[in-house]
Amino acid sequence: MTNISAVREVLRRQRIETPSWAYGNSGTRFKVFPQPGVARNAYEKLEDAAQVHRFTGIAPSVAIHIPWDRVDDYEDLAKHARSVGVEIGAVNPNVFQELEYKLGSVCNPDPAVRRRAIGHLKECVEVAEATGSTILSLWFADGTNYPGQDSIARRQDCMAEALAAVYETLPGGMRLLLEYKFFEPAFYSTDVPDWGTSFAHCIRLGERAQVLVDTGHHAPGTNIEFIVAVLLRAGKLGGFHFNSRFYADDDLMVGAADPFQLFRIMNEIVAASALEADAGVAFMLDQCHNLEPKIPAEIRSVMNVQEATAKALLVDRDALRERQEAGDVLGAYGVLMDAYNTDVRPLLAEVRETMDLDPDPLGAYARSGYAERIIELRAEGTQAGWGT
Ligand code: PSV
Ligand code: MN
Repeated sequence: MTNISAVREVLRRQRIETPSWAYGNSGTRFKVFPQPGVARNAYEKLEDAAQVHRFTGIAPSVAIHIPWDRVDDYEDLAKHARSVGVEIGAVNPNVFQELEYKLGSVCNPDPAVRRRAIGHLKECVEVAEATGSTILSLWFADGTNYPGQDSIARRQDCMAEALAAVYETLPGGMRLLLEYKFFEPAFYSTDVPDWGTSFAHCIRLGERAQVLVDTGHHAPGTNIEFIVAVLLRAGKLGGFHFNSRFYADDDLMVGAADPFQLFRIMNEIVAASALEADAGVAFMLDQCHNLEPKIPAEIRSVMNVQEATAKALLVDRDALRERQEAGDVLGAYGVLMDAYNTDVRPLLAEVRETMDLDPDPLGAYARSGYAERIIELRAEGTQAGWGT
């Protein structure tokens, strides 16, 4: 039997990090569609993120991306975050938007470009220190488009060297997460394409290097919860970038394309007792809202993760184990599906009420007038977005 009051407690303590880039303008490679009221700088992005926390109560940190969120004084940025009720989360370097990086960053054939990329990664360690962040989150666009274009093995050597150089500079208590993605922007070979490659690099680096699983970075049909379970067993699951994909790396709202997959992932997390902060798994969103308004889209996404988590917490673990041990295929599947098919919205509304929150976060946000206020306040100036 599931203990409902324990489930409520765990749900109150859940933490989901939102990404600063979700609050800037974004689009496809064909067009960026600006939205009225969008944040103009890192400070305003934090204010928008604070609204997501204000109405959900479980999104108190914000990942930043450098240089998109470059400021003169990072301690001041962290102070601003605290003043609006959030804190700075993972720091994400960007080694994919400079001309020099056309043939890669840390794996570039030119040693001067590799040095520059490593320099930026180290700069981001300093940004993390200044903002009080404990996570350096790395993703590399490095790869090749044609067989023979470059040596796969040499590029792996360069990747290992760069990661070691950065790992060495991490202050105590800071972790390095290495994200993989199977293709894009490179089409033939990607230097960190899968969890195996990330895992191999992380094992060599040491305890504070872990794999980051972005749910959108897999080929269709990949059993992501299997990867999650394997990484958890090895103590190498550092965190998630949650989002949804239909075709490629779509960066749509998590739980939109496949809520059942999200449940299956959260089920592995709950089964391994890895939901709570001391398990060291960072639950982050990595999404872009090209069509839908950004702040409510983040609220909705946080709610989607919360719903999947609540369902995973409702799985009757004793009954499941019993059915599994009995070899009862249909019975075990039935236990899982009973939890998945539970409508957890009333439970979450109750949880919110005990947290002094409105049971309806989206409605409360709409009624707050924040959207109208920022449209008025931010009429002038240049909006933040990719590359700005
Ligand atoms: C790459 O597609 C990625 O998922 C990485 O996490 C980046 O940091 C993020 O998107 C934003 O570009
Ligand atoms: Mn990502």
